[in-house]
Amino acid sequence: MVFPPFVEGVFPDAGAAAALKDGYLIDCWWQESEVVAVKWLATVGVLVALVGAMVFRDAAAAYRTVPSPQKFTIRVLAGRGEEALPANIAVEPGVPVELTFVNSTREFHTFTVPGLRFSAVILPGRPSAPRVVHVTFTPRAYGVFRWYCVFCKEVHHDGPMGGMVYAIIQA
Ligand SMILES: [Cu+2]
Repeated sequence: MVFPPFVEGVFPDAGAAAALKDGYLIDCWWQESEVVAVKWLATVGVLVALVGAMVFRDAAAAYRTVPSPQKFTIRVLAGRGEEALPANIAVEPGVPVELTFVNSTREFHTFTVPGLRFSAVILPGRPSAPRVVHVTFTPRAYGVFRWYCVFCKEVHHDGPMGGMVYAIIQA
């Protein structure tokens, strides 16, 4: 029988202290081996919790509805009013968006989103040799934002090349 050290304040009254000495309350104290076992269990528990948190975090990342970065390919087609397909994209704010424009027209275009303070030039290509242009931006706000080509809108093209950026997806 290993007596634990008497802890000041645990048995403040003399009666309880006497009872402890007499052995009445011995069962209330844990053996040293039990204390070691409890500490070991607590350590294992903390480790399991930490590993669980890491696994859960990875699993949550794997099951995100939106890959990171968010990638879209938008084709700019000639002869149909400078149409961009797909015209609309849904994205998660705060996560980089990588757009790959495949421009089959012989015209300059832009991907301009005033609401997100972003604009990029799309260089001209040819129907037989489309130009591939990579555009990267990160939406910094939730909302629905119109994008358009400033050239199509203001200058020379036929169609209303543009669409919507739905910055609405929640991770
Ligand atoms: Cu254009």
